[in-house]
Amino acid sequence: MFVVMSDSHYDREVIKSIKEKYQNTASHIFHCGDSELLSSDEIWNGITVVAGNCDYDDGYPEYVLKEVEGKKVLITHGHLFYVGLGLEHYSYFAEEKEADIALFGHIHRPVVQKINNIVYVNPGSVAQPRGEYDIKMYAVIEIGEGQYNISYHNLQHEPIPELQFKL
Ligand SMILES: [Mn+2]
Repeated sequence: MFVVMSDSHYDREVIKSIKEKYQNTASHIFHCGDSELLSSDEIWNGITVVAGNCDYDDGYPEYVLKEVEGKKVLITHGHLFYVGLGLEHYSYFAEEKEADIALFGHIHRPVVQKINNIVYVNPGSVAQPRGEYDIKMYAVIEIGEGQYNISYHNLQHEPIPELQFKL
């Protein structure tokens, strides 16, 4: 099980809360960018984080490819791949990198989509939700036998019933 959050936009406490909740149980914690914190902040110890379009600290990478629980997990913010227009550009990159799971943020909306056997996940935003679900949220991903369970949680760490996916 690993945890994905994004777009915290200056809210350091929410990152701390999620980190404290999962640091002893999750195999990894990811943040898809737009934290607007310094890349040297100690909060990032044990978290993989990338650069968002609102991050002006140049210490963040544009993307990271990391093996977690035997799966190749790609993470990027998404603005470089125009994810606001869809996943076409990001999917080319994720396929080239041979990712199993491709994480992204930027649009502040939950997305779970499988394209050419790669699962794309946007965890929504822990600070500024947009669109259909006005809920600050993050995603918990479990890797099962030939199946991924993607469970969105609110900031009380409760599952959001309408945002539970198996694929
Ligand atoms: Mn953002």
